[in-house]
Amino acid sequence: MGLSVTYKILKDHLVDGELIPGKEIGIKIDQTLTQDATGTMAYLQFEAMNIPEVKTEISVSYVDHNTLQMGFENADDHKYLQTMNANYGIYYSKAGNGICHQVHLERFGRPGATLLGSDSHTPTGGGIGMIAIGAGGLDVAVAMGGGAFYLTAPKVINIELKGKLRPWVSAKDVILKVLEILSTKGNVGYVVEYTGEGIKTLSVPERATITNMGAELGVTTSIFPSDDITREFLEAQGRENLWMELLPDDDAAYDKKIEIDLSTLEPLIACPHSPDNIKKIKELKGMKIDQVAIGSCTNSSYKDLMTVAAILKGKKVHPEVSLIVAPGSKQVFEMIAKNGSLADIIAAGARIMESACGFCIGSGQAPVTNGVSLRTNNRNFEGRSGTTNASVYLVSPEVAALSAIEGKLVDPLEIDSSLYPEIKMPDKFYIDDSLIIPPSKTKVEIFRGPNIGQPPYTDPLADEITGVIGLKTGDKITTDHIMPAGQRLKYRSNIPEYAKYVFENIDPEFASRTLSNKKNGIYTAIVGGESYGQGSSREHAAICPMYLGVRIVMAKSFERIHSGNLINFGIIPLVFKNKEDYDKINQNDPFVARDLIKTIKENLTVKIEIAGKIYDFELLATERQRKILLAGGLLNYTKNSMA
Ligand code: MIC
Ligand code: SF4
Repeated sequence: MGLSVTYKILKDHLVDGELIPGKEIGIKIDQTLTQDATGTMAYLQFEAMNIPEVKTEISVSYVDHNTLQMGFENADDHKYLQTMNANYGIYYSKAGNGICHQVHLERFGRPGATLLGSDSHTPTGGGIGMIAIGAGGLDVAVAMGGGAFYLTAPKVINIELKGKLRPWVSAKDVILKVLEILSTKGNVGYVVEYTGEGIKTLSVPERATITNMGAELGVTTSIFPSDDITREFLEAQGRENLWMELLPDDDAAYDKKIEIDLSTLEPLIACPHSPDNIKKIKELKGMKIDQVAIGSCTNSSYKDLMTVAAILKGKKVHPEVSLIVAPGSKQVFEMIAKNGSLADIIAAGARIMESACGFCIGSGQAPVTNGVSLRTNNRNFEGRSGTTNASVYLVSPEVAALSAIEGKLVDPLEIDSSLYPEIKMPDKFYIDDSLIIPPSKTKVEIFRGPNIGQPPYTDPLADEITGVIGLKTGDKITTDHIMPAGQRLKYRSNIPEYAKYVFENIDPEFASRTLSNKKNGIYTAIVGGESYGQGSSREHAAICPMYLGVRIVMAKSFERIHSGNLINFGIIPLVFKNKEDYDKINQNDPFVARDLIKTIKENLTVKIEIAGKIYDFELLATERQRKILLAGGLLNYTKNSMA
């Protein structure tokens, strides 16, 4: 059997283990990216490893999440990043340069490479034919130091695209269709690889929209082959020297196959509060809307914004709608400014935001009470927008722009197809990397403001843990539930402060109760349902609970990045052997976990006494991860193995 694109790249980068689906492998990481909300902690951890300089081909540190700077905290973090990066061989992309994934695609991504990013939407890079994976900041720090990244060798789902999208149907609708088919649950351990005649009709940024939101499937990553379209994109970015062709073998082995005929797709919408709650636009058309937000790493490319500008040209935003537009990068921003399209967007009445995550992470632009917000980003989890009772719907830029004018959800298929603005990809993008600061040749003093803490240390695993079930949740708990972003983002480098908001929107007393229990020697376990920890890669969803005294999470199933983060910070992720046991356990039940060291060393069934009864759990960890748990986390483990 021949190889898929996925397995070709993995084979080239394999440094540990056997490339057999389901087995743990270590791969060499060529490139890393971080963003400011996860990066500060990642770089503090990197410093703690005492490695003089990054060992990757390139490592880039982006500032795009916390750009509002309400107070000194974020500005301090950014100055820490810039000075720290200068000393350690890291490129620093200043605030204003754009969203990490968009900029990385434009300026650094290359076919055939591996990219590890401390952000769950790192798979955006799959649009240019690279294996791009999201992980916790500590994993990225280890990769920067030259350490391998460990993952389960994936199974590969092949999605064969046929035909061509009709006017008014776009790349966003392709990934919404895939989410309808595969849902956000049950895809852990897979990579999605796109092939077929249909991919030739999709530009690199359109492919990147699809791989970006592939994160919502819970897969390891998504990838497109590298072909002539990829070469043209790299040429237009002045980086054609980095192109290589990378196609699957004709007889490539895939574990699952799905066919999608692009010509039959119609405009889709993800309804509250999950990206896989998909309906056809026509089912909801006419729904009154209060806000439209266009931007984010999913849909803010040159083509997206040129399409939006063409739709808005000569029109006005509906009086009852607030339209927000945030270009994905300085490159996009500058190009639409220079060619006049930005003026069309402004004239229509849009509010122009900086090139950053902004509304997507709840950093401003919270919708009105009970409001309806149409957004082009990738996540519509409850409360993420900053307004808990708002209804956020995810759509394409086309649907967003048309609806902003009408004040209600518009089905574009009712509009004459000859009116669809066909935007051509530019032959040359406007290139100005002046906001990307290369590492310094001489040492600079690293700035540490009062908000910058120390990376938290954990103790080696205790043999016996006693405590209480501090919280019992339902299914699909996201890392936004565990560790809210939005207004709380500014505490990302201050763990004691940020930890006060753990589970804030589910149980506001959780943090204070858990911490005071810990002070009395009572540790906490959390009981969760299916897909516990989906969404963001933020390791704070592990660090802060750990700081409060959470030592165990028992769930029906976990998402990949979060369970890895739990282990990296010494929290034991346990899966119910019998799912019915979930119903028998209650919040506030006391528990005792005994014999943990032997159980974890020998990978035995974990037995925990809860309210006087013994329950069986499976530890979700590879051999290496069990060693990490015993050491009390990845930082201890890495230091021990370097010593
Ligand atoms: C997100 O989209 O949720 C974020 C904010 O980009 C996160 C990272 C973070 O929480 O800092 C992600 O996707 O990993
Ligand atoms: Fe930023 Fe939103 Fe993309 Fe996360 S999903 S990186 S918050 S734009």
